[in-house]
Amino acid sequence: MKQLPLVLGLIAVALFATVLSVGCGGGGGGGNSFTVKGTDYKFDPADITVQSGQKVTVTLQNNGSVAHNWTVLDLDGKDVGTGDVEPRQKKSVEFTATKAGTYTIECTVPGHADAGMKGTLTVR
Ligand SMILES: [Cu+2]
Repeated sequence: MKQLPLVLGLIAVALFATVLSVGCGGGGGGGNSFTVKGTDYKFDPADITVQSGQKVTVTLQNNGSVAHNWTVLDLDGKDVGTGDVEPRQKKSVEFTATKAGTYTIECTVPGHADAGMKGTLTVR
């Protein structure tokens, strides 16, 4: 449970950095939080499973040496991601998936997905 304070801190960063934040009161709870470590060129974990209709927070901790992002492609019609995160930085994205299915996660920096920076978001 070490990651809870981390995630709460990151929500402040996310509010500043992303248009996808949905105005959470900062009290925590009410959703699922995941921390994904990004390295050159891998996500850990690569695969994440969430419930449809439930608010999810994903934080990308960039442990690599170049900028990375964590992006779900075509989730309910749009790409949803953290935006680029510089090395040793982290950024969060909040989203609520509405349709069950399997979605592709990628780092959209050119070449990174091909190098292995991809995964799967399963929505149940
Ligand atoms: Cu990358």
